Amino acid sequence: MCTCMMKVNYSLYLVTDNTTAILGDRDLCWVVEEAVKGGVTVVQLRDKTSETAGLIRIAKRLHNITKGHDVPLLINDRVDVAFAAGAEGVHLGQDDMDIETARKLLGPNAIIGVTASSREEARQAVEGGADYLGIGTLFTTPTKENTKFIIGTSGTRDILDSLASLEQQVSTVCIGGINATNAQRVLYQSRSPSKGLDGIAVVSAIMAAPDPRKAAQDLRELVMRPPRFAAESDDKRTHAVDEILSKVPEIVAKVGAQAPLCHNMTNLVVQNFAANVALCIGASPIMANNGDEAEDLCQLGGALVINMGTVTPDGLQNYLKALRSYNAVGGPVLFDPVGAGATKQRREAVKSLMAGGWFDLIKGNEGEIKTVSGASGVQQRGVDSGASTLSLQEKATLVARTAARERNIILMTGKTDLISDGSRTFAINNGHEYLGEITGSGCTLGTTVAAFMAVHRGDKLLAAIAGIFMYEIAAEQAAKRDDVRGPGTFVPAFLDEISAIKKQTSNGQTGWLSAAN
Ligand code: 3NM
Repeated sequence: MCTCMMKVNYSLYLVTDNTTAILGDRDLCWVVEEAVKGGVTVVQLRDKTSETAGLIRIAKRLHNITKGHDVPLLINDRVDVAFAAGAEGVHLGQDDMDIETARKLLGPNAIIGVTASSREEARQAVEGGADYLGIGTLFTTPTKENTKFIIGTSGTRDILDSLASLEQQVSTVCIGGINATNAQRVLYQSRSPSKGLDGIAVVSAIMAAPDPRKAAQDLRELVMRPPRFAAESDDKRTHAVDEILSKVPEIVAKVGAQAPLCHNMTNLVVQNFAANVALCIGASPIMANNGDEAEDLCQLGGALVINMGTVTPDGLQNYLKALRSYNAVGGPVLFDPVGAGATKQRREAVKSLMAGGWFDLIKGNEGEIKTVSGASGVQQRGVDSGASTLSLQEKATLVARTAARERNIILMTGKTDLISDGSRTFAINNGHEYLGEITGSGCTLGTTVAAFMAVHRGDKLLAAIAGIFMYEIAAEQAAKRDDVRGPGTFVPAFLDEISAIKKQTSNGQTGWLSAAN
């Protein structure tokens, strides 16, 4: 048995797979060698089919490769194979040999990792002497079907949080459905206040990649670099309502002065109205539903709205491309999951989008936010997408919990709008019933909020609140006008009033804000 005295770097942990679906007709050792050259830091040989002698042969070949790069080799389940091949350790599932026996057989310096899906499994493994935990299953994955629990980033965070109270230190990786598009989001959203993950474990993202070395390089870079989307948060975020109100005019004026690009991937019904609202608040709208265009557009310092009001399978792929482009540069992205709970296709689209990247803000009505709160592949209890069943307090709790879980901002619109970043939750009572009688008022609020986030990135919750006040107070002012007799005459008056607020604010007149409620 090889002993491992070095501190193990768990940042990019590769689990092998020898099935044709993943490996194809390539040589396992070649793929692993390429992956290690690309930056994999731990290799686990996982092979559920080879007989013992064959498995030992493969383990020895792999060990020759990994040793040359100072990368530990661990064997899944098979303590005997680890011993015979001189590997650095084993990875044990919940139904495998107990840690104590494995430790006796392999020696005190062997690396022993254990799969954990719950706080209890994690505690037992740590107290039993595990060196690291493989936390999962994070997301459903075709690589390993029929896994016991899909725990999502919230389950992972819960386990990490529970480790803080234990005496022993343990390293952690998570596994299941991780790839280059979600690796940074997974690390970001899984971090508990007391502990973050030490790395990610992947199978198909490297083993099935046409160029495993490049795939490993890309993943390693993503894991080592702080996500751009989280880079600009301002630690001095204010909680006080008066202070928030005092900053609103400055942000409204910034939108007018900077004219941020507001990239809308929105539904067919509201394109024209959304572009008009964007112009009236002072933003520069572009309605571009082709995801490939996002690569250029995301460089222009603006924000993206993904509004899935008329989602199609092609549209979904376009949204995912654009989301990746904006996430890569840290451009704010607002998700409007229109009709999220209405059909299976929409529920699936919400899951794909939430798995495919990170949203700075998710905005929806009660049913949509309920669907979002049940997404992310997480099994939630008591979540449905039916008619309004929640009290205001329950809605506020749902909004705050979902925001804390996603580590983003959740805005639930309604007679009272509720907005939270997980630690700060506010209710806003502005607006007018005409907004509910015209099409696209929710969607264009999304356009407004996105543009506001583009210019005030240090505190996007504050930016969103400023946008909501501008929009909803403009609606109140429009509804009061003598020439407004109903929803038809309301629309042009509403655009006029938004534009008037922009002009007044840039001239230092902030009286309109006294209606904030
Ligand atoms: N163990 P991919 S999930 C090997 O939950 C394995 O313990 C899991 O494959 C667990 O990276 C899994 O291709 C498969 O999604 C992960």
